[in-house]
Amino acid sequence: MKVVNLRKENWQKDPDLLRIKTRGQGLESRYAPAVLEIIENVRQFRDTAVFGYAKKFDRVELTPENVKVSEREIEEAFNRVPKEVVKAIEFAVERVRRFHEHQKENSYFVTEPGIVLGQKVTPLDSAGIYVPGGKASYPSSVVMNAVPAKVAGVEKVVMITPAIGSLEVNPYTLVAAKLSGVNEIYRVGGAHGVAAVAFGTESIPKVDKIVGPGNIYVALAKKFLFGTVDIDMVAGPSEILVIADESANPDWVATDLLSQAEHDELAGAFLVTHSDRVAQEVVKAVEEKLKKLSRKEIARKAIENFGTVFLTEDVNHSCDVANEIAPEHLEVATKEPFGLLDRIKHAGAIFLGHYTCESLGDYVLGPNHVLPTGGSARFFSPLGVYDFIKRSSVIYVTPEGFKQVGWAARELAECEGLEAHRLAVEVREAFKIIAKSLA
Ligand code: HSO
Ligand code: ZN
Repeated sequence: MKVVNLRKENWQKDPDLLRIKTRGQGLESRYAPAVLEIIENVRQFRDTAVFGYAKKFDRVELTPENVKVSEREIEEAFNRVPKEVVKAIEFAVERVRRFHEHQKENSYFVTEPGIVLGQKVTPLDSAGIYVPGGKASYPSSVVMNAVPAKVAGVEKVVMITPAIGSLEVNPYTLVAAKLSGVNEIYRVGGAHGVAAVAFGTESIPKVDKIVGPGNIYVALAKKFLFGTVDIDMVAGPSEILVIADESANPDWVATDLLSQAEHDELAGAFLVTHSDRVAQEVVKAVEEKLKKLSRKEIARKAIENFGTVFLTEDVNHSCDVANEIAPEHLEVATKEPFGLLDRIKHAGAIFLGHYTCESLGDYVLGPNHVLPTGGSARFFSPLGVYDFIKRSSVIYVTPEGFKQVGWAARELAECEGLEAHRLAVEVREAFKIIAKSLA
């Protein structure tokens, strides 16, 4: 891991810090033309285009009859997944559901004489969940995406996930989908799968919103289709930042850093500490542990690409550095982590204390593991129930209320030169009464 000293003036301008802050930028232009072409073809040629791309990219023959995963396949998946894993998924679903219940939003109404104003909350009718294929097909991500949608009250939750090389879909993903309340599953993925659920095809339904992580093609397709459908944030590679003081256990910190690094060659693993000793020991432990990891190729590349230790003046300075990077996951491995909560502003999820490792949060604690990456924690929140609802204003006026507000609306309509607006006020009986009383 590269060690970078931020004990200096203008530390915010340090080139290593800036490189981390801008990582992930500039990838898009390279892939955009290919993705736009796929989207346009799916829009025009629907199933024909989708099945053509599935054959070309995923080497699989899809038809209108086989694209939807059958109930029988889902039942068979339950026979193939070990009982303990089914139990663990059930446990996770229940905890995630319970946590997300608190995010439900109520409609509200306020009244004044002759006027009722309110906001009505409605779940989306449908949502599409993208689940990557291959090795990154994580049942935990199915849970994290589907459960908030169901808690919000979305009736039709559609999962799409690519079948690659054969029609088979990962049985763990199917079990997680069933236990999380997913209603329909289609074995399509990639930019063409995203476009299919954005427009709808002859055999794949259109949805109102698409959520879930995917590769750069999927991420770009979501971005380009925003407006045709709603999307969640556009996810980039995962990242962890650990703030550590003298009380941190270097071995534990090193393992936690590697738990993100093993996700992806572009994953970020950052340590921010004012303790030179902790810094040295973590660097050593990361090297040692890397050698033994089953995913050492991926993790090593990630550590070589972005693995960095930042040396700071004190723990407050460490919080400021964390805010600059705005990491997806922030672990606060210090003696009094709660005391720092006020100073921490930008992070997708904040894990407090030595026992609160990110993996617990990735799987079972309850808060969502779909989090803003690449510094977007400055303005995005974790995926939640609020992502699957929308609000409508509700407005009611009686003649009595009309008398209170009509004059001002009339005045503003006149000033904006919108005659029909003014007349809409003036034609109403109640206005005539005010006008008379003013005369
Ligand atoms: N840490 C990942 C989520 C995940 N971890 C899924 C294990 N499985 C992104 O937040
Ligand atoms: Zn993870």
